[in-house]
Amino acid sequence: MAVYFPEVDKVKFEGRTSTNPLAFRYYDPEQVVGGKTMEEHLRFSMAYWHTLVGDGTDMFGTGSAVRPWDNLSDPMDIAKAKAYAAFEFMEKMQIPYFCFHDVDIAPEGDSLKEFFNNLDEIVAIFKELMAQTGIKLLWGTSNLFSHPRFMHGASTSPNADVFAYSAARVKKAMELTKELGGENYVFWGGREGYETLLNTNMGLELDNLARFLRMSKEYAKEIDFNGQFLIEPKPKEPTKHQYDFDVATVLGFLNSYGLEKDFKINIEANHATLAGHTFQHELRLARVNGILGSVDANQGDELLGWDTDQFPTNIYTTALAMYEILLNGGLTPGGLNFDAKVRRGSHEAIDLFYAHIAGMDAFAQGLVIAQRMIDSGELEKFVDERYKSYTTGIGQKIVNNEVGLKELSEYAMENDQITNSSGRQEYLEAVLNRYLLES
Ligand code: XUL
Ligand code: CO
Repeated sequence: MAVYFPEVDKVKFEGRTSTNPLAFRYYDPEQVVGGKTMEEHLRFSMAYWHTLVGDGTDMFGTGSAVRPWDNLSDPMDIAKAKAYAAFEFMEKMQIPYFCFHDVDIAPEGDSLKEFFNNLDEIVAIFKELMAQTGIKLLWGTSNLFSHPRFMHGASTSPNADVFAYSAARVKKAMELTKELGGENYVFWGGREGYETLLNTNMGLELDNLARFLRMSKEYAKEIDFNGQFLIEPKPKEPTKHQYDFDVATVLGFLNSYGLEKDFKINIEANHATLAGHTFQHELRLARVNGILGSVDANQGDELLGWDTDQFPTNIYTTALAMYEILLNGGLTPGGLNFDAKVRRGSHEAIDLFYAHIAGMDAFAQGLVIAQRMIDSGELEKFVDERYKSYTTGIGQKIVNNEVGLKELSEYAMENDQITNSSGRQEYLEAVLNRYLLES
């Protein structure tokens, strides 16, 4: 069998003193943290579109990447080579899951029929490789944004033929996800938004988006696909405004269309940044509303206003993300999918290994730090203390819904000399640094 990455053997855990660039220094899949192994906590996934399809193309230049299948020209031969290379890569990297869009894995050909046949052929190869390696599918999805037919949207297109075409694609992608035992199915509304309100019927577009999601859920029930359904918020890019702007917007949308029980959220770090939020904010908001489903693990550049999809290496951020994830009781059946690409200048195949090692080690460190923070209870104790006025007296009556404005006004008339306690932000930031540096 062809070997696509001969320069790399299996990447193993060697510990923090190792200087081997092709070894993990922190990610030890078997290390137990808070009662579960790192592998069970982190549920790492490879994003097919970046790792196998991405070639470094940007709006100023063509692809720069050098890849082992560059000598091939037939699209199906390339698709097959990528399938084998993907599993070799994941096995060598000890990555237990992958995610894909339909167009990532097979050429579209000239018709839907041809595309679906191509997909079936590659999925048969995936099935075989999954059985051989034990690697599993975290989620599948359909790319309803790249082809020019989606120029005005997919389910929010003004063209009903595009709505129907998109439905056919989701139907097929969901069937394939089920066939491969996928644990989730993702909807990222690539072009579900608008460029200008001058030509947009916003009411109909939102209703159609909800119709599309409802039909998808109904079809899942019909074929007995029990994977978790996820919506991935993003505020802008490629459209000026995307309807799934952020967690709060998606929550409101799901609630107003009665879909709140059927969908959870897939939070991407760089999408949070674009929405003007921290990654932790989006995770927290989803967590406290019981809809944190899965994570697209990456990071943006603080100085750039677009989706750079960089590998996550900022331990400050991974620690706070893992803190939320642990308090959520984990992500299962979701996981941490590296929706991240190597930079255009990191054009060699070996850079894919370095990048995933960096991301996996950063999340492993984040996990250990977060578990120590939770074990000590230091932050939780501070927060509990800060809100203790709601556990007795008038505060308790407020949270028990026992008082209204009249009773509160009577109370305030007798208690209008207010004393507040410090929020101690700087002190707490130093506490966090202590956990970061001592783990
Ligand atoms: C785009 C993005 C997508 C989704 C899946 O910004 O994040 O790759 O994760 O369609
Ligand atoms: Co994503």
